[in-house]
Amino acid sequence: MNYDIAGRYLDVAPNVRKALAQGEAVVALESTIITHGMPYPQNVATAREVEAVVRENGAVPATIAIIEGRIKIGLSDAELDWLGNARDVMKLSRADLPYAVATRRHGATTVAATMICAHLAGIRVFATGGIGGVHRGVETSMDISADLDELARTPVAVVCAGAKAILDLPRTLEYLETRGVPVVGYGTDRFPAFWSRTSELPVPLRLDTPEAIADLIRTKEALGLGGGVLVANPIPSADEIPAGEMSAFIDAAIADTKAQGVSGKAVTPILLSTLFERTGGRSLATNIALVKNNAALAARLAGSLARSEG
Ligand code: PSU
Ligand code: MN
Repeated sequence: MNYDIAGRYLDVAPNVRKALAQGEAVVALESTIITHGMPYPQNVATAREVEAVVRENGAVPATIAIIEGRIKIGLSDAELDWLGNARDVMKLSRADLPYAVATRRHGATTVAATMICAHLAGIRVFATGGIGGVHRGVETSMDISADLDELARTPVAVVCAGAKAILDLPRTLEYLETRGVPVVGYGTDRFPAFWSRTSELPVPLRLDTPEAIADLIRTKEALGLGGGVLVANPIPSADEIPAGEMSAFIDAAIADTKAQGVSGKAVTPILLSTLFERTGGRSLATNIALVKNNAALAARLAGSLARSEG
């Protein structure tokens, strides 16, 4: 942890601080999924369940958000509840994180901003649902999520269920390769597509145990390569919705978003809420299941990293 920065800007929850000081396993969790990714009250219930899954798998959860300009590493129950229903919460990526801190705003952290804050606190593993990526129509919009560049520069391992097919998945993988980000399929040869266990795309790399992933992370650090690792963890078969079933909903949601003239950081949240409505909420249970599945793997990975350095 950088104690200078930490002292000025970070409020690290006591249990997280203790775990970090003792070299124990800690898993960061993002908050944009709570404020802009899921409806209330399922968002708060899910956030709590995900924290419980991290604990059951031997690690300490640290949900990250900005409250009145303070970078919170670990939220209390009351803070989590407030955040899930609050208005005027900004969606923060790398570009707007310092603005929210400087002007004492409230903000939810995306994958990019959560990686930055986790790294400031000394947390090396982070679990989420899906990452942002290259949007379809990038040829005209130039819409590429800052999550991808963050993976290239900040040394945090991100466990996700691949990326949603609302994105251009082949270009997302191409971009990650260009920026030098290892993309590891956990026990799979195919890049998972969020609700679905597989896509048409081969996953660039494959590892089958948390220990092997921990070894890759340590090796990348030892070689001085910088940046993170993306772990793509397929949703359990029992919970998946096959890609074919989702594609019509996705095409319609993208058309809706276009017709509304939405652009910039509003695009992903509007696409997600449109999909929720169009599937009659069916996509949500799937979403919750995969986040928990990622939290369990992230906790085991953090445990493996902590043990190997204890
Ligand atoms: N993808 C999802 N669910 C989400 C997000 C992405 O399947 O909740 C959120 C994450 O916080 C991610 C952010 O970091 O959206 C990406 O937004 P943008 O595309 O504006 O970078
Ligand atoms: Mn964008």
